[in-house]
Amino acid sequence: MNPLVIAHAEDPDGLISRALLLRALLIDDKDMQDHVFVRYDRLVESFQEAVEKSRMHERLYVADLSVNDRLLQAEGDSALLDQLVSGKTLHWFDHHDGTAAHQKELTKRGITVQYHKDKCASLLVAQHFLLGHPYEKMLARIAQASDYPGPMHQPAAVRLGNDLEKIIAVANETMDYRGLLDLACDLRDEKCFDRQMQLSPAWQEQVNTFTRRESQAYAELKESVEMISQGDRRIVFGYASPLLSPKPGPSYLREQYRDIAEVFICLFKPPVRNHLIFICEDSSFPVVPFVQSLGGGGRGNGGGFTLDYDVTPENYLQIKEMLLEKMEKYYQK
Ligand SMILES: [Mn+2]
Repeated sequence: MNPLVIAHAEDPDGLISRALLLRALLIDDKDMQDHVFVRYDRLVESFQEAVEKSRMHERLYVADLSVNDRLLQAEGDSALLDQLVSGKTLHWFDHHDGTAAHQKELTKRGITVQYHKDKCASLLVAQHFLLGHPYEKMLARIAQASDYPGPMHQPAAVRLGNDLEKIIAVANETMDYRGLLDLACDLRDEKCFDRQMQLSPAWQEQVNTFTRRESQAYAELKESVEMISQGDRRIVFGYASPLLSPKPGPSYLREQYRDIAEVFICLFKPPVRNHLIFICEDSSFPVVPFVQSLGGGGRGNGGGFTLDYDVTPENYLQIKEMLLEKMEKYYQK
């Protein structure tokens, strides 16, 4: 019986930690029943799926996922994590603050936690399983370069991380988990890039698809922009393609319109359900408390919040008005 692998679906570290787990656990086939791909805007659904799939597994592995309160709070009889771990062994590899904050609660539930604040999940998996093959070390370096950007990384690792990010964005645009499993298995089988660190033609084609669609996505975002005045504050709204999630969409709005507005609200088209608000550095708008009031979080000049439904052309106006009304209340405070 293969173990169940539950890992982050949205970035290179998530995919590479999955590929390394497959190698370490000697999973050499490709079966969707052994995998859960987790998006942060569907965290609870993803763990419900994990509970369902775990009935067929005894060993569970989680990688590159931050623990949050919703996973620990009881819904119905018991918390999702308790349902997941019951009667199983569960290893959790992660480097997010939320996991550190809840490490004791995880351990109390019988979960083995491998956490390090400066090491990506892929590196933690490689170290735990003593993966020493040069290829495995290279995979971990790509993930580390992607999660902890800086001048110290090998340029080829940085470049491949950027390419993987684009491939992953194209797959997530349609929640194509089969495509992500293909990618993880090709990474496992050393079929994604060659010894010169060049992507295989098939995966390069996915990068090209991203590049073609990206400029289209920016054009559409620009087209959608609306400016709204509230008191003496100006707010820009934009409606972005999932391809520009999470940060490229709101970053673009702030860069383009910073001279004429101070708050930038980027709502995303389906399937993305996490939406972002950025402010100019000199704005007094309390963006972090505001997104917290919507159940989200952030730091510095930006934050996000998740809706449990899609933002569509039909409800866009209504959501925009709901946000404006809530913002107005904030001004009065
Ligand atoms: Mn990570």
